[in-house]
Amino acid sequence: MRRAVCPGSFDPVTNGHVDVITRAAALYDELVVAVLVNPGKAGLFDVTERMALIGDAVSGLANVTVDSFDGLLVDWCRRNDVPVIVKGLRAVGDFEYELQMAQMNRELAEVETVFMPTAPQVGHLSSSLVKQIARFGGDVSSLVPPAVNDRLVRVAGGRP
Ligand code: COD
Repeated sequence: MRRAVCPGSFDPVTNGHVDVITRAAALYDELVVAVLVNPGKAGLFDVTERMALIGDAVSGLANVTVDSFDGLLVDWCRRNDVPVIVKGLRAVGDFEYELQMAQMNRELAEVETVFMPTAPQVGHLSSSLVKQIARFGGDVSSLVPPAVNDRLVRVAGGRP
């Protein structure tokens, strides 16, 4: 059984995340999307809502489940017997940071990281940009799953 995890903050999940999750789900028997619980950083959405929004967005993918974690990702990987982390890469800036984390996670627990290049149509998407646009009343409906757009309209004041 090949198992992998797609970790992240997902505050909130975007079409960029969904693209990586969908493509990773096709490569592994089981894929867990794991949301970081970061007590030091309050997000726009709490972790329970982030998980629900991800669950809604990936409900068509039978081998994908959603979980949360705090502390080190590799400790979650050990506990759940998941040997592979899948990360999306958008630009050079992502790569420098992600390479360092991938090397450290391998040193800490022999967990491998697989990088998936972003699809060109979603390469410019990030949760923080989406939130910024929504806060200023911009239309993000083409950038996020429908349920996320609905919540952003209510919470951040985006356009319906
Ligand atoms: N296209 C492709 N990939 C994308 C896109 C896009 N448009 N948008 C985001 N992604 C990818 C990101 O590159 C990332 O791989 C993933 O989706 C999640 O993105 P975010 O922004 O929601 O989440 P991050 O980058 O804030 O998540 C960071 C982690 C929570 C994974 C990381 O900080 C972590 O593992 N923390 C736990 C503590 C730990 O173990 N630290 C590491 C020590 S070495």
